[in-house]
Amino acid sequence: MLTARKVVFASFISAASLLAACGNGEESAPAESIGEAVDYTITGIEPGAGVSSQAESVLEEYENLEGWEVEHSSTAGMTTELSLAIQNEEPIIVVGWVPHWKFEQYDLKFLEDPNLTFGEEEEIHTFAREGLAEDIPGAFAIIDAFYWEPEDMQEIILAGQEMEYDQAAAEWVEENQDKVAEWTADAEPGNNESVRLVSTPWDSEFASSEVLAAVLEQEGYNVTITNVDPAVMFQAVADGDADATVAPWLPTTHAAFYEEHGDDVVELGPNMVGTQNGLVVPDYVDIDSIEDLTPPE
Ligand code: PBE
Repeated sequence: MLTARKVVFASFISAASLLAACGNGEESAPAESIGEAVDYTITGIEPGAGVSSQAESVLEEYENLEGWEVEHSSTAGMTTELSLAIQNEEPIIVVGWVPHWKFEQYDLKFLEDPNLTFGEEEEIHTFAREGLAEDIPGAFAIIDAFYWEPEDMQEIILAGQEMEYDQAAAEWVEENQDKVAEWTADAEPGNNESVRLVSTPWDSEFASSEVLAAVLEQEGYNVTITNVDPAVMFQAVADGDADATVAPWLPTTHAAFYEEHGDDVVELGPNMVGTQNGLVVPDYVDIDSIEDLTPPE
């Protein structure tokens, strides 16, 4: 998969340098024609994602986006559209976030969001079900202590493009036993108790849940991971159908679900800071801000 993407990227570079070599100074499209070229459509992802509701709010909160729409599809659909657009050096505006491999693969930028509809910096938080601390204190202590950096996650996301995420996570855990030791220091070892993690189906969360699962298993727990929509994830922890999650993005992305279920879960704080959502374009798209987009005539 990665190889195919690299080929696409390489042909994009050669097309761009060919233009430069011709020296015809190919004018970049003015902001008005970008809207027309993308049919006043933002390429979105799964409708259940928090970032999808944020993109809908963007349409409401920016007057210049009157007449625009978000086309929800899937993350794989979005990245396919993105790679095709880049291959043809055409404008495209996608719903995006970091950490994600697309920023490693392509030259992309976030459009400025002066209304902060996508929030500023987001964090990823840990929640446990009521009673987990008493029922499985050792596992609770590890889950509570789990904290890492976007660069760690990105490393696993990139490895996850070449192998299964459980393998990528197992390798990371083996190579980062110093970090892992900080999470396990105060935890009594398990005796094969089962720990049910619930998560969401995006690369960033495949990475975090598989790492936490690998650490818990190393310490003697028996872990399952269930991937569901963010709404179901919050519900599962609130109802005690899952033991914990390390996948909620806050304060903005999953704010609606947090408002609904925040009182019924045990909050263990951020496990990562410095993530971000927004509208993303290839570098060659000649605008900097959501406000630069124009409505249909
Ligand atoms: N995401 C990735 C998810 C959370 C993780 C930003 C696409 C969302 O919007 O719900």
